[in-house]
Formats: sequence, C-alpha cells, structure tokens
Amino acid sequence: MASSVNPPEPASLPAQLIHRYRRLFAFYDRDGDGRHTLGGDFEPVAARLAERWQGRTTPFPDLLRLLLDTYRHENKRRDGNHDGQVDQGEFVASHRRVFATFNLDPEAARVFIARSAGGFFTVLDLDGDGVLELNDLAAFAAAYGHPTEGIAENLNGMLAALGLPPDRLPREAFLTLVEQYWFDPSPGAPGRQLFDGVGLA
Ligand SMILES: [Ca+2]
Ligand SMILES: [Ca+2]
Ligand SMILES: [Ca+2]
Repeated sequence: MASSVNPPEPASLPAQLIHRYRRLFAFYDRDGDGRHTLGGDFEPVAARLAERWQGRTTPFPDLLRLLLDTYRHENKRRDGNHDGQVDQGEFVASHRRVFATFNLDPEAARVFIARSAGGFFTVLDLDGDGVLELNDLAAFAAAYGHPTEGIAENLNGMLAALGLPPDRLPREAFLTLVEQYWFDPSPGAPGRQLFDGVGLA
C-alpha cells in the first residue's frame, strides 16, 4: 500500500459542500445540543436502528456492536481536540481530507463509499431486497429525532431527477445520491437534497 501518500488538504472546501456538511451535522445532532456525543446522539440512534431487526436475522452478526463501534470510530476521527465531543467546526474540518481523498482518486473513493455507505444501506434494508422503502428512510430519520412527513416528497423529487419511479430507493441510486451529497457541489445534483425533507433549519 502507498500509505506514504497523504492527500493534500485543500485550502478551502466549496461553499456548497460546507453548507451540506453543516446540515448533516444538524441531522446527526439527535439531542440538538450543538455537539456530537456518543451518549447524546449515536448510542440512542444505534439502539433504535438495531431494535428494528428484533425477531429477524441481522445482516451482520452483532449489529448493535457494529453500529456502536462504527459511530465511536467516526466520532473519534472527527474529534480534532480530543475532548470526546465533535462541534460543527470539527465536523466540517474533518471533511477536508475526505474531500481531498475523493478528488485524488474518485474510483478508489467509490469503492470505499460502496462498502461504508452500502453497509449502512444494508442495515436499513429490513427485508433485504436491495431497495429502501419509505418506512426504512422514516425509521432512519426518526432514530435521529426528526419528523418524517416530508420524506416521501423529498425522495420522489430526487428519484424523478434520476429518472426513477417513486417511493423506492435502489442501492445504486442511494450510492449515487450519497456521492453527490458529499462530493458534488454542482447546484443541479439531485443528491444535494438528500437530507432535506426532515425539517432541518
Ligand atoms: Ca448532540
Ligand atoms: Ca472536540
Ligand atoms: Ca427493502
């Protein structure tokens, strides 16, 4: 592995992406206290998402532990001053390297997105048919304490822009929207709306 190759940190992120990372920060801030903590935000979310699988065979052996480990790892990675919580500035700053890495090698980044975001898709896809339905997306938003009434309209706007039928989000479309949300600053990218529809300011 060429582990010595460190992607350059860009001087600044595109303003559109900073705006989206801030929205994402607000989405993840389940208890609305302006910081990401395991106890206030991610542990309750992991519990809610794992609970959905009660009585079913989970796609991963110990789903709750996997979710907790993933959230702990991610929050630690973003915690620039190592005080156990992530504020909005740390959250946005942590995306600089992610953004630089994507631009350095988009194909490698897509493999990573397919594994990480794809793994999350699998966690939400309760019937395992490779398509997320509205109740899967609503459960995700509800786990973070957000209202769900606007999800269908928002989803269907993105699906229409991708030329797909309403109410069902296939895995490939999901990965496209995720990539666009995080990395494509163009104002016409359907994925820019990924976290709209849940009443974020
Ligand atoms: Ca919080
Ligand atoms: Ca911190
Ligand atoms: Ca499904």
